[in-house]
Amino acid sequence: MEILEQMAKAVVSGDAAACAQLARKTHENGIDAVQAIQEGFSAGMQIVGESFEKGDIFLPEMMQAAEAMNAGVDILRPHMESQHHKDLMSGGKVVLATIQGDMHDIGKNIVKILMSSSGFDVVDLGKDVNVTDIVEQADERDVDIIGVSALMTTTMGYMPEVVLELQELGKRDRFLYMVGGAPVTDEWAKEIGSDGYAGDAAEAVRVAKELMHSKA
Ligand code: HCB
Repeated sequence: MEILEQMAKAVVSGDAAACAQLARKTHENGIDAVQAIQEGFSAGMQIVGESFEKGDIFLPEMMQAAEAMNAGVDILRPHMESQHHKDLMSGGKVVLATIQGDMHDIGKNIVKILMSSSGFDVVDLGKDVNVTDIVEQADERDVDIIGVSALMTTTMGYMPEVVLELQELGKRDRFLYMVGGAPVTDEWAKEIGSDGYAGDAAEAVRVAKELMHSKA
Protein backbone atom coordinates (compact mmCIF):
# COMPACT_ATOMS: atom_id res chain seq x y z
CA MET A 1 0.00 0.00 0.00
CA GLU A 2 1.47 3.33 -1.07
CA ILE A 3 0.51 5.20 2.09
CA LEU A 4 2.38 2.67 4.25
CA GLU A 5 5.50 3.27 2.14
CA GLN A 6 5.04 7.02 2.62
CA MET A 7 4.81 6.48 6.39
CA ALA A 8 8.06 4.53 6.37
CA LYS A 9 9.72 7.28 4.32
CA ALA A 10 8.45 9.98 6.70
CA VAL A 11 10.08 8.15 9.63
CA VAL A 12 13.32 7.70 7.69
CA SER A 13 13.45 11.43 6.94
CA GLY A 14 12.50 12.30 10.54
CA ASP A 15 9.53 14.34 9.41
CA ALA A 16 7.14 14.55 12.39
CA ALA A 17 4.59 16.71 10.57
CA ALA A 18 4.40 14.23 7.69
CA CYS A 19 4.10 11.29 10.12
CA ALA A 20 1.18 12.99 11.89
CA GLN A 21 -0.49 13.91 8.61
CA LEU A 22 -0.11 10.39 7.19
CA ALA A 23 -1.42 8.90 10.43
CA ARG A 24 -4.59 11.03 10.05
CA LYS A 25 -4.84 9.95 6.43
CA THR A 26 -4.67 6.23 7.28
CA HIS A 27 -7.56 6.74 9.68
CA GLU A 28 -9.59 8.62 7.06
CA ASN A 29 -8.90 5.79 4.61
CA GLY A 30 -10.08 3.17 7.10
CA ILE A 31 -6.67 1.52 7.52
CA ASP A 32 -6.26 -0.36 10.78
CA ALA A 33 -4.11 1.66 13.19
CA VAL A 34 -2.00 -1.32 14.24
CA GLN A 35 -1.34 -2.30 10.63
CA ALA A 36 -0.33 1.30 9.92
CA ILE A 37 2.14 1.32 12.80
CA GLN A 38 3.64 -2.06 12.04
CA GLU A 39 3.80 -1.93 8.26
CA GLY A 40 4.34 1.83 7.96
CA PHE A 41 6.20 3.47 10.85
CA SER A 42 7.99 0.37 12.21
CA ALA A 43 9.15 -0.60 8.72
CA GLY A 44 10.72 2.88 8.50
CA MET A 45 12.41 2.38 11.87
CA GLN A 46 13.92 -0.85 10.60
CA ILE A 47 15.56 1.09 7.75
CA VAL A 48 16.74 3.79 10.20
CA GLY A 49 18.38 1.10 12.38
CA GLU A 50 20.16 -0.44 9.39
CA SER A 51 21.44 2.96 8.21
CA PHE A 52 22.72 3.73 11.72
CA GLU A 53 24.51 0.40 11.87
CA LYS A 54 26.20 1.05 8.51
CA GLY A 55 27.27 4.51 9.69
CA ASP A 56 25.16 6.25 7.04
CA ILE A 57 23.30 8.21 9.74
CA PHE A 58 24.17 9.25 13.30
CA LEU A 59 22.44 9.54 16.67
CA PRO A 60 20.69 12.90 16.02
CA GLU A 61 19.00 11.46 12.90
CA MET A 62 17.95 8.35 14.83
CA MET A 63 16.49 10.59 17.57
CA GLN A 64 14.64 12.66 15.00
CA ALA A 65 13.20 9.50 13.46
CA ALA A 66 12.03 8.38 16.91
CA GLU A 67 10.33 11.74 17.52
CA ALA A 68 8.67 11.58 14.12
CA MET A 69 7.36 8.07 14.78
CA ASN A 70 6.05 9.13 18.21
CA ALA A 71 4.18 12.07 16.59
CA GLY A 72 2.43 9.61 14.27
CA VAL A 73 1.70 7.06 17.01
CA ASP A 74 0.16 9.85 19.14
CA ILE A 75 -2.38 10.49 16.39
CA LEU A 76 -3.16 6.78 16.05
CA ARG A 77 -3.34 6.04 19.77
CA PRO A 78 -7.04 6.96 20.30
CA HIS A 79 -7.98 4.95 17.22
CA MET A 80 -6.12 1.91 18.51
CA GLU A 81 -7.84 2.36 21.85
CA SER A 82 -11.30 2.66 20.39
CA GLN A 83 -11.25 0.32 17.43
CA HIS A 84 -8.79 -2.46 18.03
CA HIS A 85 -9.85 -5.72 19.64
CA LYS A 86 -12.02 -3.86 22.11
CA ASP A 87 -12.62 -6.34 24.86
CA LEU A 88 -14.27 -5.15 28.03
CA MET A 89 -13.53 -8.35 29.92
CA SER A 90 -10.43 -8.07 32.01
CA GLY A 91 -7.55 -9.97 30.44
CA GLY A 92 -5.41 -9.91 33.57
CA LYS A 93 -2.88 -7.57 35.13
CA VAL A 94 0.44 -6.89 33.43
CA VAL A 95 3.56 -5.05 34.47
CA LEU A 96 5.57 -3.74 31.49
CA ALA A 97 9.11 -2.37 31.44
CA THR A 98 12.10 -1.79 29.22
CA ILE A 99 15.00 -3.53 30.93
CA GLN A 100 17.85 -1.78 32.74
CA GLY A 101 20.40 0.07 30.66
CA ASP A 102 17.96 0.37 27.77
CA MET A 103 16.29 3.66 26.82
CA HIS A 104 14.29 2.30 23.87
CA ASP A 105 10.60 2.51 24.73
CA ILE A 106 8.66 3.11 21.50
CA GLY A 107 7.85 -0.59 21.06
CA LYS A 108 7.03 -1.12 24.73
CA ASN A 109 4.67 1.88 24.61
CA ILE A 110 2.85 0.42 21.60
CA VAL A 111 2.52 -2.93 23.38
CA LYS A 112 1.07 -1.01 26.34
CA ILE A 113 -1.56 0.79 24.25
CA LEU A 114 -2.68 -2.41 22.55
CA MET A 115 -2.74 -4.48 25.72
CA SER A 116 -4.72 -1.80 27.59
CA SER A 117 -7.24 -1.57 24.77
CA SER A 118 -7.55 -5.36 24.74
CA GLY A 119 -8.77 -5.60 28.32
CA PHE A 120 -5.50 -5.92 30.23
CA ASP A 121 -4.79 -3.79 33.27
CA VAL A 122 -1.30 -2.49 32.46
CA VAL A 123 1.20 -0.99 34.90
CA ASP A 124 3.97 0.70 32.90
CA LEU A 125 7.23 0.97 34.86
CA GLY A 126 8.92 2.90 32.03
CA LYS A 127 12.37 2.40 30.55
CA ASP A 128 15.79 1.54 32.00
CA VAL A 129 14.16 -0.38 34.85
CA ASN A 130 16.30 -2.40 37.20
CA VAL A 131 15.57 -6.16 37.28
CA THR A 132 15.00 -6.11 41.06
CA ASP A 133 12.51 -3.23 40.70
CA ILE A 134 10.61 -5.13 38.00
CA VAL A 135 10.30 -8.19 40.24
CA GLU A 136 9.39 -6.14 43.33
CA GLN A 137 6.77 -4.12 41.48
CA ALA A 138 5.24 -7.25 39.96
CA ASP A 139 4.98 -8.76 43.42
CA GLU A 140 3.64 -5.63 45.16
CA ARG A 141 1.05 -4.97 42.48
CA ASP A 142 0.09 -8.63 42.34
CA VAL A 143 0.20 -8.89 38.54
CA ASP A 144 -0.35 -11.99 36.42
CA ILE A 145 2.18 -11.21 33.69
CA ILE A 146 5.60 -9.56 33.63
CA GLY A 147 6.33 -8.20 30.13
CA VAL A 148 9.85 -7.03 29.43
CA SER A 149 11.34 -5.28 26.42
CA ALA A 150 14.99 -5.05 25.30
CA LEU A 151 16.30 -3.48 22.09
CA MET A 152 20.00 -4.13 22.44
CA THR A 153 22.01 -7.34 22.43
CA THR A 154 23.78 -5.99 25.52
CA THR A 155 20.62 -5.30 27.56
CA MET A 156 18.77 -8.46 26.55
CA GLY A 157 21.37 -10.20 28.69
CA TYR A 158 19.46 -8.93 31.75
CA MET A 159 16.28 -10.74 30.74
CA PRO A 160 17.27 -14.13 32.25
CA GLU A 161 17.93 -12.34 35.55
CA VAL A 162 14.20 -11.79 35.97
CA VAL A 163 13.76 -15.58 35.99
CA LEU A 164 16.68 -16.05 38.37
CA GLU A 165 15.40 -13.42 40.83
CA LEU A 166 11.93 -14.94 40.79
CA GLN A 167 13.43 -18.40 41.41
CA GLU A 168 15.52 -17.09 44.31
CA LEU A 169 12.38 -15.68 45.90
CA GLY A 170 10.55 -18.98 45.31
CA LYS A 171 8.02 -17.08 43.18
CA ARG A 172 8.75 -18.26 39.65
CA ASP A 173 5.40 -20.07 39.40
CA ARG A 174 3.41 -17.04 40.55
CA PHE A 175 4.08 -15.01 37.42
CA LEU A 176 3.91 -15.47 33.68
CA TYR A 177 6.93 -13.91 32.01
CA MET A 178 7.00 -12.69 28.41
CA VAL A 179 9.76 -10.96 26.50
CA GLY A 180 10.15 -9.01 23.27
CA GLY A 181 12.10 -6.35 21.39
CA ALA A 182 13.97 -6.39 18.08
CA PRO A 183 16.95 -8.63 19.02
CA VAL A 184 14.86 -11.11 21.03
CA THR A 185 13.84 -14.38 19.37
CA ASP A 186 11.37 -17.11 20.24
CA GLU A 187 14.23 -19.57 20.59
CA TRP A 188 16.11 -17.33 23.00
CA ALA A 189 12.96 -16.63 25.00
CA LYS A 190 12.56 -20.40 25.54
CA GLU A 191 16.24 -20.81 26.35
CA ILE A 192 16.10 -18.29 29.22
CA GLY A 193 13.01 -19.94 30.69
CA SER A 194 10.44 -17.26 29.90
CA ASP A 195 6.85 -18.29 29.18
CA GLY A 196 6.30 -16.36 25.96
CA TYR A 197 7.75 -14.26 23.17
CA ALA A 198 6.09 -11.78 20.84
CA GLY A 199 7.54 -10.18 17.72
CA ASP A 200 5.05 -7.32 17.60
CA ALA A 201 2.33 -5.68 19.68
CA ALA A 202 -0.56 -7.63 18.17
CA GLU A 203 1.27 -10.88 18.87
CA ALA A 204 2.02 -9.66 22.41
CA VAL A 205 -1.73 -9.40 23.04
CA ARG A 206 -2.34 -12.86 21.56
CA VAL A 207 0.46 -14.43 23.60
CA ALA A 208 -0.68 -12.68 26.81
CA LYS A 209 -4.22 -14.00 26.29
CA GLU A 210 -2.92 -17.53 25.66
CA LEU A 211 -0.80 -17.34 28.79
CA MET A 212 -3.82 -16.24 30.84
CA HIS A 213 -5.82 -19.15 29.44
CA SER A 214 -3.05 -21.60 30.30
CA LYS A 215 -3.12 -20.25 33.85
CA ALA A 216 -6.88 -20.58 34.28
CO1 HCB B 1 18.81 2.81 19.26
N1 HCB B 1 19.74 1.20 18.70
N2 HCB B 1 20.37 3.35 20.34
N3 HCB B 1 17.85 4.45 19.59
N4 HCB B 1 17.62 2.30 17.91
C1 HCB B 1 18.96 0.24 17.90
C2 HCB B 1 18.14 -0.65 18.84
C3 HCB B 1 20.11 -0.55 17.12
C4 HCB B 1 19.71 -2.00 16.77
C5 HCB B 1 20.54 0.22 15.84
C6 HCB B 1 21.63 -0.51 15.08
O1 HCB B 1 22.79 -0.35 15.40
N5 HCB B 1 21.27 -1.31 14.11
C7 HCB B 1 21.30 -0.43 18.14
C8 HCB B 1 21.45 -1.58 19.14
C9 HCB B 1 22.58 -2.53 18.75
C10 HCB B 1 22.73 -3.61 19.75
O2 HCB B 1 21.96 -4.53 19.78
N6 HCB B 1 23.71 -3.56 20.59
C11 HCB B 1 20.99 0.88 18.84
C12 HCB B 1 21.97 1.64 19.56
C13 HCB B 1 23.39 1.14 19.45
C14 HCB B 1 21.64 2.77 20.32
C15 HCB B 1 22.57 3.64 21.17
C16 HCB B 1 23.63 2.89 22.00
C17 HCB B 1 23.24 4.66 20.23
C18 HCB B 1 24.28 5.56 20.88
O3 HCB B 1 24.03 6.24 21.84
N7 HCB B 1 25.46 5.50 20.31
C19 HCB B 1 21.57 4.37 22.07
C20 HCB B 1 21.24 3.50 23.30
C21 HCB B 1 20.81 4.24 24.48
C22 HCB B 1 20.39 3.26 25.58
O4 HCB B 1 19.38 2.60 25.43
N8 HCB B 1 21.18 3.13 26.61
C23 HCB B 1 20.36 4.40 21.20
C24 HCB B 1 19.38 5.41 21.25
C25 HCB B 1 18.26 5.45 20.46
C26 HCB B 1 17.30 6.65 20.39
C27 HCB B 1 17.15 7.38 21.73
C28 HCB B 1 17.82 7.62 19.35
C29 HCB B 1 16.02 5.97 19.81
C30 HCB B 1 15.08 5.42 20.90
C31 HCB B 1 13.95 6.36 21.25
C32 HCB B 1 12.95 5.70 22.16
O5 HCB B 1 12.72 4.50 22.15
N9 HCB B 1 12.33 6.53 22.98
C33 HCB B 1 16.63 4.76 19.09
C34 HCB B 1 15.94 4.04 18.06
C35 HCB B 1 14.65 4.63 17.59
C36 HCB B 1 16.45 2.83 17.51
C37 HCB B 1 15.88 1.98 16.35
C38 HCB B 1 16.24 2.69 15.04
C39 HCB B 1 14.40 1.70 16.34
C40 HCB B 1 13.81 1.07 17.62
C41 HCB B 1 12.29 1.16 17.55
O6 HCB B 1 11.69 2.03 18.18
N10 HCB B 1 11.63 0.32 16.69
C42 HCB B 1 16.69 0.64 16.55
C43 HCB B 1 16.83 -0.24 15.29
C44 HCB B 1 15.93 -1.45 15.32
O7 HCB B 1 15.33 -1.82 16.30
N11 HCB B 1 15.84 -2.12 14.21
C45 HCB B 1 18.03 1.17 17.08
C46 HCB B 1 10.19 0.37 16.44
C47 HCB B 1 9.42 -0.41 17.51
C48 HCB B 1 7.92 -0.32 17.26
O8 HCB B 1 9.82 -1.77 17.42
O9 HCB B 1 11.05 -3.81 18.18
O10 HCB B 1 10.94 -1.74 19.70
P1 HCB B 1 10.31 -2.63 18.67
O11 HCB B 1 8.94 -3.13 19.36
C49 HCB B 1 7.99 -4.02 18.78
C50 HCB B 1 8.31 -5.51 19.02
O12 HCB B 1 9.67 -5.79 19.21
C51 HCB B 1 7.43 -5.94 20.16
O13 HCB B 1 6.29 -5.10 19.98
C52 HCB B 1 6.72 -3.80 19.56
C53 HCB B 1 5.62 -3.14 18.77
O14 HCB B 1 5.24 -3.87 17.63
N12 HCB B 1 7.91 -5.78 21.55
C54 HCB B 1 7.50 -6.58 22.57
C55 HCB B 1 8.73 -4.85 22.05
N13 HCB B 1 8.88 -5.00 23.36
C56 HCB B 1 8.14 -6.06 23.72
C57 HCB B 1 7.98 -6.65 24.98
C58 HCB B 1 7.19 -7.79 25.07
O15 HCB B 1 7.05 -8.38 26.25
C59 HCB B 1 6.56 -8.29 23.93
C60 HCB B 1 6.71 -7.70 22.68
